[in-house]
Amino acid sequence: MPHVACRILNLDGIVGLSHHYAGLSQGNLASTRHGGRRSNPRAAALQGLEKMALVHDLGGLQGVLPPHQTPRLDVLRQLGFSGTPEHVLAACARTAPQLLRQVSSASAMWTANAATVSSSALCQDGRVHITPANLSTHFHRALETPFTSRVLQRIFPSSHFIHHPALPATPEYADEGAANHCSLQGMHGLPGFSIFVYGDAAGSAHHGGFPARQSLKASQAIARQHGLDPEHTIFLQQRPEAIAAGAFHNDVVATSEGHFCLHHQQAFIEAPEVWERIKERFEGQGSPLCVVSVSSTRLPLDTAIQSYLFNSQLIAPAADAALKMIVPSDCVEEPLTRAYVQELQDDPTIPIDQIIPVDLHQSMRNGGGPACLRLRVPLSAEELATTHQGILFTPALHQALRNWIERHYREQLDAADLADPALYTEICTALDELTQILQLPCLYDFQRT
Ligand code: SUG
Repeated sequence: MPHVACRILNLDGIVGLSHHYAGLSQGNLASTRHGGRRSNPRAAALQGLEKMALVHDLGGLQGVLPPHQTPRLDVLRQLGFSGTPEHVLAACARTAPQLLRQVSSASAMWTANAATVSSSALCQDGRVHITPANLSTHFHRALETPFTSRVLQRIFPSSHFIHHPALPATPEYADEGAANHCSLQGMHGLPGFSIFVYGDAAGSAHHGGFPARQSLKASQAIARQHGLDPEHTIFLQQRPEAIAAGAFHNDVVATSEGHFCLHHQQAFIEAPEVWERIKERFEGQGSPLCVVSVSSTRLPLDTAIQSYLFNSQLIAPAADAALKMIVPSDCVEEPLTRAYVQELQDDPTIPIDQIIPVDLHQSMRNGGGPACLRLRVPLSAEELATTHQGILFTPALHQALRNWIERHYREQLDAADLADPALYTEICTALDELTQILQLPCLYDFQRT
């Protein structure tokens, strides 16, 4: 297997202009709890942007993914609505209001679900492999796949990257992308492990009434597509009780970076023996692996899910450097998690030297914390050089995006506003300008006709 030093490019989704709370995700407690509330798309986009600036300032590599065009009039037309945009929106609002909320979801912002990406260091052909997620469990999310695939092909156009088709969108192959995939990396550039986490062997299982959103068959198919070395690939099952408690993706109960993994004791069925075996294999190749399992007595599962501690984003400013942990501000507002993150920072055996709370309340109310908002793409220097440079974060891009958000985003949005034809026009105008900022011409369908 080739040894290539990789850095992580964090690709955050810019929050879409129709960000709202529709209570669409069964099993995602924050989503159902906040359904029907008034949203603030501008605040949501600025909160996401400030997290990107933070990662960049901490020494991380940061990039952006443009929002998808919403509302999806193409889908409404496919479902039988016809006429001008005004007619389509009015008829849908009148006869199928829930459908209008679904096709207007800005859920593509949670790019941890956009795709599964395998580092070239772990793929047998030495290339980066990318499979866009089919997100087949929820209708509003399944709509994302074709545009996600198009964007990723534009951003990674070179022969260093292999773009696979999404898996068939059926329960058997339900796939929610990197949110259920931990990619560990050995120290000193040593290869790591791909850990795929699934909710159910065959798909379609429910726990506590909530769906298991990743199937084992899907994870196995992706490992095959990517040509991952079986010696460095592991499949772990989520505990049903974690799904029933609201861990709709594994990144709600586990986070990892480099040779460090932090997870809740009730995250996986196979702990702790499997982790001991993974540790031995790391040590066998000359790298330590630090795995911390947080017990239920220390932090009850419900509290962990409520505070989103495990959806923290770990940033390595340089190879093998101590990690920075970006935590949702909810973690420091909750006494148990506040005490626990302080302990993490103070413990000399844990490779974290800084905890930074961020305000992501707008996204959090739909179940999206710091780690949900980014797709981790491990890249060598050569692969990064062939990446579309217009999406890479710089102070100038930060300023341009902030200015763009402040000029185009509304400060409040209710379900009733989704039928407003002015909103549709505002979104097209804003996205057209965004493609100039990001140097991605002819990206959206409305720019191609
Ligand atoms: O798929 N919420 C998203 C949140 C995704 C979070 N991602 C990760 N954990 N990686 C989901 O459940 C809610 C939309 C609404 O209810 O309006 C939503 O789609």
